[in-house]
Amino acid sequence: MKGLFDPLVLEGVEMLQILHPDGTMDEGLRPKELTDERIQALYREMVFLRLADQRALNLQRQGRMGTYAPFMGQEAAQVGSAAALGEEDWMFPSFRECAAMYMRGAPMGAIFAYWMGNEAGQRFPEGVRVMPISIPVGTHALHAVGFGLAARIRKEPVCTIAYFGDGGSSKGDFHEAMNMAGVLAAPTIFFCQNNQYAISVPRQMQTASRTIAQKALAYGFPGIQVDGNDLVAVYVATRLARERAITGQGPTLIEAVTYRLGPHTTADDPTRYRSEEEVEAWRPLDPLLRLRRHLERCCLWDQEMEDSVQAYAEEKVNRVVQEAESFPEPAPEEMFLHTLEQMPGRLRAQMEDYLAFLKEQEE
Ligand SMILES: Cc1ncc(C[n+]2csc(CCOP(=O)(O)OP(=O)(O)O)c2C)c(N)n1
Repeated sequence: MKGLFDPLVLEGVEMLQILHPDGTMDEGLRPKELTDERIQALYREMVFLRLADQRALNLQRQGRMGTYAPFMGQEAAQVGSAAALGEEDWMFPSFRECAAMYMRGAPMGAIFAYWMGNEAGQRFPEGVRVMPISIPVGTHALHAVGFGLAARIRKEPVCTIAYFGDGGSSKGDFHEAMNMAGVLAAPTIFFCQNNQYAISVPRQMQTASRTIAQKALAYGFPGIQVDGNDLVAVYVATRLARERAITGQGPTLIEAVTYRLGPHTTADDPTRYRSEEEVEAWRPLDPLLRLRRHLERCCLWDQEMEDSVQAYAEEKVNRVVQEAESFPEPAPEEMFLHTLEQMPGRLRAQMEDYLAFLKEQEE
């Protein structure tokens, strides 16, 4: 497969791209299940997700949401990878993966409630195979490997996928997870969204490696560098990695090259570390624009369709905000309840002490 990292042709490695910035597609590389209808449906979700992301920013500015990490510009990387997973698979997200989580069935109202400070927003309905968001950078890569190995012992054909950024690839946890996954052939996908920055640290200051994908080589498994703003290429790469995982061929590292168009979080001012020209240079590569160009070329898009997609997105975002703002408040003991399967005596004593204190305050 074109794009798989080949250690023998260091200089010749190509980034996998199927849907080009002008909207043309290498039809020969398009998987047959990605029909026109499916692509239209994914476009619709991407429009909704972009609007939801913008609404989250606005809510934070209005004091109705806490610190939030926007994903604008990374929709294709998240939607394309999530769409390629199977029902059985488990997702281990970091803090910028609202789009991927939503695509896996996590309710957006709950995700918003979490960012509004309600931890209960991370307890997804039964059957939603999404782990809680990992705020610590990179630690969940280890969880994804461990979970995958446990599933294999139970003979469940499960693939796990850990999402992290270019910054996360410098963490010890990442390297430990990659090493162990390689040795034990864990059914895990390491999905790196290289969005060019870790807060203010640019990609070239993060690692001297030419690509992040090539790091897989040291651990004995393939790395794929893919155009992260190309929905189809991301889908294909993830599909391939998943196939490897569930057929016992082991892990894969995917580096999705993309760009964070917004701030790191609502607490960040990116003008302090990157120029407007740089951002402007990435705008024509916007994944939504690319997909729309493609649909337009194939006569699958017109203004009427766009209007109906926009109406769908607006109505849905309004509902999400309503759901999030009417999310039930968690009981105080909730903060003690979901850390360990069996609560140790010491933690129980703390919980009881705290509840007694609250009761005392009420009296
Ligand atoms: C262990 C740990 N160290 C530091 C932080 C603070 N922090 C939050 S996000 C971030 C940068 C992460 O960059 P990257 O992995 O590239 O992901 P991105 O934010 O670009 O999605 C840092 C250092 C943290 N959350 N966890």
